[in-house]
Amino acid sequence: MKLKVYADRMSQPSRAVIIFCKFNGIEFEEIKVDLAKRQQLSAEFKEINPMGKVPAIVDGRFKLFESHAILIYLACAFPGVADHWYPADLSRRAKIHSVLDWHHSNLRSGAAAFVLNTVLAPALGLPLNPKAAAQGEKLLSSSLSRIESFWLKGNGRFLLGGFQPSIADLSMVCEIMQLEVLDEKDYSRILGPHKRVQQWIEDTRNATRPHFDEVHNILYKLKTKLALQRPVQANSEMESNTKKLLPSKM
Ligand SMILES: N[C@@H](CCC(=O)N[C@@H](CS)C(=O)NCC(=O)O)C(=O)O
Repeated sequence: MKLKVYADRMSQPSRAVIIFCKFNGIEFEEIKVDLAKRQQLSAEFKEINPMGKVPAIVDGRFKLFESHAILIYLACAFPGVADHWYPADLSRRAKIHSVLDWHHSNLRSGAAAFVLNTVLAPALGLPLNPKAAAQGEKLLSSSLSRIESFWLKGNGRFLLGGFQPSIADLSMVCEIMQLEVLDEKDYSRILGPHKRVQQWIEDTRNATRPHFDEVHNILYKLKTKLALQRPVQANSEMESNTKKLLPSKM
């Protein structure tokens, strides 16, 4: 029976799992759980993940949720996944766990809070919360600084000095990619100072192409839609700033 991946491509951890499967040639069926329609709260989906969150997988009779646990399972259960994604070496593996655990209470908390409270909340029927956005930005910016000064230190282009990406690179870069939907001022202020992070995003995109952009296409489209809805002044600022940062794949 084919692996089933329950996901919404608007979700950062869902994108990481989908890209991982595609890149590693893991055959799977993608089942959309539409977060905007609150399908994650349906009784049917709660049979798969009682926590009501995506992503989740079903492999035969085995069910699993939490993206990091899923990525680890896929890397171990499916033949042909290259060692660099989740190395057999125990100390390298433990270091990857260290990054993954750090990610949830730092980068993910900051990025998700900021993007939700500056852009996405209305689409989910929630109010924007400027105080939560400010707290999110503080944590997001300090996390990006930490990534540059600590996790990306070393000879390689990837986390922990790696020469090829691991599941931690994929998870964290997919998290940062949600910043694409911010208005250009916020985007430049937050990501602009972190050139090393920008290069790492490009390196991860290049290492997983063409799947990276195909799976992120939903974000690129939303970015265009939101930009058109913003006032004209913001749009002309956007044009001049866009070229300075990551090349857009729209
Ligand atoms: N720690 C979880 C986070 C899962 C998560 O927060 N998913 C969000 C989308 S990015 C979700 O399903 N939210 C729906 C909700 O909270 O109702 C993981 O890495 O899988």
